[in-house]
Amino acid sequence: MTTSTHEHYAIDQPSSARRIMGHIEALAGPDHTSSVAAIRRYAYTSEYRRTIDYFAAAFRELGYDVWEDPLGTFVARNRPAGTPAFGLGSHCDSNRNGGKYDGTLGVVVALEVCTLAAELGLDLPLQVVSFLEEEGSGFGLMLLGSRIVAGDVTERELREVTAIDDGESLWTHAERAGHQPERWRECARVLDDLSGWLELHIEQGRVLQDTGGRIGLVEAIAGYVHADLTFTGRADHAGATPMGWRADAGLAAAETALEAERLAQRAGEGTVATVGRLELDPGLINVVPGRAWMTLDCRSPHQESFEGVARDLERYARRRAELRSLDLAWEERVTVPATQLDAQLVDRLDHSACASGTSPLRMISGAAHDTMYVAPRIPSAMVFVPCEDGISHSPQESADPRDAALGAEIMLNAIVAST
Ligand code: HGY
Ligand code: MN
Ligand code: MN
Repeated sequence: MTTSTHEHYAIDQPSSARRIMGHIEALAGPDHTSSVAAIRRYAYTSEYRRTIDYFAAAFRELGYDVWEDPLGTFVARNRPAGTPAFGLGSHCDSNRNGGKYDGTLGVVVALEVCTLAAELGLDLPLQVVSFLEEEGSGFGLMLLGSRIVAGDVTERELREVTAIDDGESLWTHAERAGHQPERWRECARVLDDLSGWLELHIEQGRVLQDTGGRIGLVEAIAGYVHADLTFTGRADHAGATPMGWRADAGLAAAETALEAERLAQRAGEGTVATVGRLELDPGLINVVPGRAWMTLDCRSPHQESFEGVARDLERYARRRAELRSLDLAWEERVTVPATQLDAQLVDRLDHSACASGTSPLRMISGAAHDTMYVAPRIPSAMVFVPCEDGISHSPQESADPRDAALGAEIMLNAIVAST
């Protein structure tokens, strides 16, 4: 990556903030979500299609070529394929209980940076990417689009993973939406010829808010393991079955959830564990649960910490299942390693932030991001902006477009210095 000295480009931040908020509000409208209670949009749905088409129209207006990879990841580029460009973007699908900003703000700010470059007459080689299915809201697999681009999937997985809504395969949904899943190996080309990568995202925590910071620079992203645990015992009459005779799947699940909390607390160093879903069958007030399904999300910036918690928890869960005469199926969905970001690019962002008159906070990201799959191939970094009270994965999510405009100025200058 070459360095170049240049004066600092100070943009009209209020004007950029207005443009950014205009896009955010437009993309929060009824055409862009399947739920009125939250922002809900994901791959191969009409609201997702309209969102991609919104960005495609905006980038075409800037004179960019736009296309989608064979599974649906969106790409906009102002240089011919095969020539270098600096990459920026995020994702515009949402959590099933999503807010206006998670992901979408990163793609909107990428559009703003491209718009600013054009307005300033900077002939920057740029490529914007909006990754498919970052949230896993359609098919239950987080970072799916960037995993496919990174080649970290198998065809079998793409043919077998099924949609949460209707149980149809991703492969079928992709074909129906006009994509070409059989060409999934070509998705790796999305990262070809990128000289660097930047993603702006809301922090989804409250460190920036609590420290009065406007800009965070991410140095590392926590790795995680996602797994499904299914305890199988025996459904019995809740009144007639003595306590000592039960094979109660629900109690083993409850014990395991509490053990996950204890193990994460013991591991410390930013290690977290979450049981986000726990379902009991038959789920009736007067029946001992014969089956319990729970999900595990365990993360840490330290690989050995989250992997250790998962390993210890599996051992614990198997012991509890044995003592309660239950079967346990422990199925791992995916493990994504903790990811270090590019120190030189972070320094460049730091320099740009100071020139923009703000002192950035260097941080670790507890949330996962598509950048985790870009970073092993391309020098990558992330810019965080605060979100109110750290609320995210919620319709209450809120962020200040002025912080995003500041982030756009910082990213623009860091890209100029990297090109
Ligand atoms: O859950 C995550 O880390 C991301 O927001 N999908
Ligand atoms: Mn996100
Ligand atoms: Mn998210």
